[in-house]
Amino acid sequence: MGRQNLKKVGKVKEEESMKMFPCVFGLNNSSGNSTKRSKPKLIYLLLFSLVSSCLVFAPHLFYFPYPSALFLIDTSIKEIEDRVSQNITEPPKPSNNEDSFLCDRTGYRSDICFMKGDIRTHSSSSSIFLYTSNDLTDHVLQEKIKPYTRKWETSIMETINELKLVKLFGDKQRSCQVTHEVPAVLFSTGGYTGNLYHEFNDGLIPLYITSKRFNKKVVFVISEYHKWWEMKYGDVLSQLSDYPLIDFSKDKRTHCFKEAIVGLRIHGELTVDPSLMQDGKTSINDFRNLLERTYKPRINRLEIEEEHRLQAKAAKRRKTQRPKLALFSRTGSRAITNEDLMVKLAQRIGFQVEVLRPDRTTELARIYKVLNSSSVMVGVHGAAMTHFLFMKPRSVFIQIIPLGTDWAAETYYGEPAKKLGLDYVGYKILPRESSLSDKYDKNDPVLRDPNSITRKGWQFTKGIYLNNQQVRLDLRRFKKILVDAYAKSISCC
Ligand SMILES: *[C@@H]1O[C@H](CO)[C@@H](O)[C@H](O)[C@H]1NC(C)=O
Ligand SMILES: CC(=O)N[C@H]1CO[C@H](CO)[C@@H](O)[C@@H]1O
Repeated sequence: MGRQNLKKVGKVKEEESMKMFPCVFGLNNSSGNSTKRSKPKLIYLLLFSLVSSCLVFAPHLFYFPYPSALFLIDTSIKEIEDRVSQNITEPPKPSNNEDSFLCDRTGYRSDICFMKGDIRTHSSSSSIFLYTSNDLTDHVLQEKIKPYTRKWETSIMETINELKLVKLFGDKQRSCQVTHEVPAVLFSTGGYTGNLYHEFNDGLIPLYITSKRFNKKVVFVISEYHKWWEMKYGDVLSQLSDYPLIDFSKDKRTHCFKEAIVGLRIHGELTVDPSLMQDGKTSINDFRNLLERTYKPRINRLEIEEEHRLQAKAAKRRKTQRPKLALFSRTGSRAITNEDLMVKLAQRIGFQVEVLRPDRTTELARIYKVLNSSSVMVGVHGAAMTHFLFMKPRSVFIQIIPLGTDWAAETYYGEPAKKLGLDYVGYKILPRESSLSDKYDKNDPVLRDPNSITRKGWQFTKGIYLNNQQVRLDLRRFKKILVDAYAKSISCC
C-alpha cells in the first residue's frame, strides 16, 4: 500500500505506526470494500507561514503530538469559525461583504473548508457554489476537498469522491429548490465505513466534534451515502441534528444554505480533546452521554418487553446479584480457542457472564444495554473493542493483546479508554498462549521479537499477527486478572 506521510506536523511514532496500521481490522474484516473581511484570513496566513517556516527550519521542535502543534493554527481558525457561525438565523444580506470561503489544510488527518454566503449545491458536478458580488481578483476561486478523515492514507483517499467548492461572481444560474435556514455539514461515509472502529473513529466522533456547536440546528449532507449506515446510526444522528439527512449524490435538487462546513475535524483516536473544542470543555464523556441519551428510550422499551417475559421479581434478583462480565467473542483469527473454559472460570470467580457476538446488523442499543450494565468488558484486540465507548466510566476493560499488536492495541483502544475514565488492563499474551507457537520455532523472531517483524511493514503485521493468530489463554495467568477485576467490581459499582 503506497501511503504517503504528510510530515508537516506529526509525532514520529504516530507516523510510523499509521504506516503499519492503516486501518484496524474488524470482527469480520468486512470493512472498506468497499472573508469575512480579510483580517482573520491574514492572521491565519501569517500564522500558517510562520509555522511552516518553523517546520522547515526546526522540525525537531515538532516532535510532540500534533494536536498541540496545531494549537496555534487552530486558535485562529477557531476565531474564524466563531464568526462564521454567528447570526445564523439572519436572512442573507443583499450586500455581499459577508461571504467567506476558506480551507484549513493544516490537519494531519483531515482538511476542512468553511463557506458563508449564498451557497448552492450542484450534485451532478460534485460541486458546491458560493455566489458573490464581490470583485474576485485576489480571491481563491476553487478548492477541491475529500471530506474524509484519513487524509494521510493515500490508498483509501483515492476511493473518496472529490468535491469542488467554487466561488462565482455574477449570475446565479441555479435557483434554489430547497432553502435551508440552518448550516450544512458535509462529509463522506465511504472509505472504511463498514468497520465499527472506523465508523466511530473516522465518522461519528468527528461529526460530533464538528457539529456540536450548532446544537442540532444543522443539516448533514452525506457524500457516499449508505442506507444501512443511516439505519444503524439514525438514533445517534438524531441527537446531533433535527433535520433529515441529504444523500448528496442522489438528491439532485439545488439546496441553498447560508453556511456550510465541508469535511470534519478530528482530534485523535476515539477521543474528543476539550482543549480543541470551541467551548474548551466538551470531552469524550460528553460523547458517551450522547450515546446514553440515544439508547435510553429504546432500552426502556426492551426492558419492558423483558419484564413481560420474565417474572419481574426474578429479573430484579438476577440483576442485583452478580457483577456482569461482557465477553466479545470472535471466530477465526484472534479467537480464544479455550473460551468455554475461560467463561467457566469467570463464573466460578463470581461473574455473571454474557457472551456477545455482534455482527453488522446487531442493534447497537442491545449491545449498549449489556455493556452499560456490565462491570467488566473482555475481548481480544480488534474493531469490536470500539464498544468500550459503551462502558460506564470506572468499569474495567480487559483487552487481550495477541503477539505483534501491542502498539495498535494501546493506541487505538487502551489510551482512549483511559481518557474515558475506564480502568484499563492490557493483557499481553505470552508466546506460548499464541497459536503461532505451533507454527514457529520458539527462537523464531515471529515469537521472540514481534517488533522486528512488524517494523517491516503493515502486510507482515496483518498477514502474520492479525489474520493468522489465535489465542489459547493460560487460565492460571488470566485468573489473576479476573480476580482483580472482580474485586474492583464489587467494591466500586
Ligand atoms: C446506564 O447505567 C446507569 C447506571 O447504572 C443508569 O443510570 C442508566 O439509566 C443506564 N443507561 C441506559 C441507557 O440504560
Ligand atoms: C457579527 C454580526 O453580524 N453580529 C450581529 C449578530 O446579530 C446581532 C443582532 O441581530 C447584531 O447586534 C450583531 O452585530
